[in-house]
Amino acid sequence: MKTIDLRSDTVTQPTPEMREAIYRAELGDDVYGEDPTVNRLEEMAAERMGKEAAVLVTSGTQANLVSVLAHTQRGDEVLLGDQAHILLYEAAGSATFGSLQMRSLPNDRSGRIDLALIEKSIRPVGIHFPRTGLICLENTHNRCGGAVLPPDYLKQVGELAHRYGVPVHVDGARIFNAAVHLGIEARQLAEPVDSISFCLSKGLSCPVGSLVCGSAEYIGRVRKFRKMAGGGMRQAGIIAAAGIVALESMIDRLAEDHENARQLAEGLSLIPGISIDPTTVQTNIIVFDLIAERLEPAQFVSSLAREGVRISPLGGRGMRMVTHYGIERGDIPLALAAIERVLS
Ligand code: TLP
Repeated sequence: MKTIDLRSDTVTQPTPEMREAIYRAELGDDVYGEDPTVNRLEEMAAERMGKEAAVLVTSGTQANLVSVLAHTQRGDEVLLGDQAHILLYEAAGSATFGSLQMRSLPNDRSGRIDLALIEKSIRPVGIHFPRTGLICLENTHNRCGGAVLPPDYLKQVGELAHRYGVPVHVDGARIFNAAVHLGIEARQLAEPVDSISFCLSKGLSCPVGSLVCGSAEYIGRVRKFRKMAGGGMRQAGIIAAAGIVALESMIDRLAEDHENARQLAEGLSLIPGISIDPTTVQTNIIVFDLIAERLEPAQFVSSLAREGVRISPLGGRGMRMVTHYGIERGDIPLALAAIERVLS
């Protein structure tokens, strides 16, 4: 029986073209700045995001950590959404290594934070207060079901933050999903903000790697924090080679994942015991509630796994499915049929 693994787009395997590129990659010592394949990927990433420079890091978590550290000083406060990956799933790295106060503001269902609330939360200068050192956004928004932040909202946040001299970082782990959904270039989503990180190892199907993009001066500081965090890699062209293939050939196909997610969401909305509004699914992440009371969430997940369909519990009765390279159109009816069997 084939397993339909919808737990995350992180489970993707490299494409045959990536394996070939990895095999043939020209390598050097990247800590000396001498790996030509890394240098090429970093240039491509900066160009894609319309920023001066980029740096390859090991993971999305490390990308966010070094991005946050390079913007802030010890004792600063960072404003971010209460559903942010940085807040919920990064082991309190920024707070721990940066001595930062992470202050969460409510995310609405579309992944936004209310502008007036952001403005009210920026600290005045005063002996009692931490300095507001950074605002973080997430695009697409993982916990908010892959919701896309459009350029006008990003501009509004950017302009507001910059009026107060506060920089903005976007956790753009899935920024290309947002760009493909909107039918625009990723740089239009990066333009209003100071830094953006994105992952190679999710929908783009690479085995490892993320990039942080920003001004040359900022990326210089990020490099130093990457070194501190143990992320200075040597012949990292092995990783970068797959990233180059991804940027050249894996972005447009994300539309297939979005279409599969939409079909999955529509199918789910017809199954009794499940609550989902399929019109909210914009990209490759589907978040729904198990409302059938007869089944505990953990039971639902394990029964489905026995049927060959793997999904992620989100806590409470929330569930997540993610479509990706390796999930075919024909897998969607099979996954829906398995869910119906488990719930019947
Ligand atoms: N998210 C993973 C899990 O950690 C939940 C997933 O399966 O979706 N930012 C965002 C928005 C992410 O979704 C993730 C990974 C990261 C950062 C961290 O990336 P990695 O796993 O490469 O450290």
